[in-house]
Amino acid sequence: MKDLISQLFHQRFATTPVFYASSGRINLIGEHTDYNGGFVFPGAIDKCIMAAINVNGTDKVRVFSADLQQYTEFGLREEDAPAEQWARYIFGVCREIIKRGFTVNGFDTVFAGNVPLGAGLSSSAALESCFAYALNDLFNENKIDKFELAKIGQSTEHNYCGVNCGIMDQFASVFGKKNCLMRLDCRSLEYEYFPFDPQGYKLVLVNSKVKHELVDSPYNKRRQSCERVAATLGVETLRDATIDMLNEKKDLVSEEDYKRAEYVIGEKQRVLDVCDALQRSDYETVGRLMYETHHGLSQQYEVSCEELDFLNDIAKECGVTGSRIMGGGFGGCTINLVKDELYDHFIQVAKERFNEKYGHEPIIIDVVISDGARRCD
Ligand code: GAF
Repeated sequence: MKDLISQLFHQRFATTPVFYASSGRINLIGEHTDYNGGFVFPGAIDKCIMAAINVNGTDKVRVFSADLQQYTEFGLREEDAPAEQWARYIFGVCREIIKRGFTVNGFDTVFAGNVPLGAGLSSSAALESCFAYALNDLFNENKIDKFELAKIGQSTEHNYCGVNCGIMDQFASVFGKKNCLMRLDCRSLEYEYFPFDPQGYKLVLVNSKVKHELVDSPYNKRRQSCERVAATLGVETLRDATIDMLNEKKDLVSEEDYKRAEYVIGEKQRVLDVCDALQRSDYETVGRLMYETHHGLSQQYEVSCEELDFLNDIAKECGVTGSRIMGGGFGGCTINLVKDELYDHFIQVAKERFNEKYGHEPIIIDVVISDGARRCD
């Protein structure tokens, strides 16, 4: 990828760029808990967005997307927002840096990526984090701390892309560390690295290829449900709610909001239980909790879809240790914790059965837990 964008950069801009990259992410457990002040347990992966960038001495950003083969340019004032959705991620990052009193001047860039789009692997957070990291290095002597870089990406989603997301994806992309998952407390922002190398197991994603699109999706509505319930219970976020508190006010919340909150309260505890189980190398418990999360996301939070439920059922039938829908939902991947000896069988059955039913094979993505945002000299 570096060679490709290097070549394209020289052809288009004829100067010498610096290279930066940031990663997509997986999340072992802790879904839709981040904007509820709960815990998440993600890790960065070996699929990334990479950009070649050089300062151009103007007040314009000139950008070429190698994957889309599209070029655009924009200024750095609020009214200069580009029309192209993909460019708004970069524009948003520039604006959020400027709004915080830091510097962004004109630059040229070519970028590309291998994070599958719409699969729930946070290609957009990888793009935001790549540029936030790069612009901090190029224009601000790295004075912006890493959490602020993650928040710059999150505010970009809120203010320029229409997704009222939590902090998990940008956190994972910025803070990712090779072979480690990270437990983040989204209320205090304390985090801890957990080495993750499950002996005798593989982590594999099965991408249904059902389009995952969070913009204008029911994602924002899920968040609103949670906020309504928190307000009814008199707590800031559902992090501070218990199932007893929810049951006490059951009559005051709609049936739908009740289900959403019940899921979030359960998921909050499941993350902690998975972390404990991992420390004992108790993968059976990790897997059981992953299935519980899937059930909750499907039946209570209602962010699954027929294809992902089908993949989850196949995993169960094949004896896969843990399986669940991953990410925001409404399509994308399942994440599966599979014993080495079952791996080939599971993949074969998942491909065949899915193909029989939906007319195409799912995409198998093996995952390597990797570093997050970085300069690539
Ligand atoms: C999406 C969001 F961007 C995250 O903040 C998080 O809420 C996730 O869905 C669900 O856990 O990836």
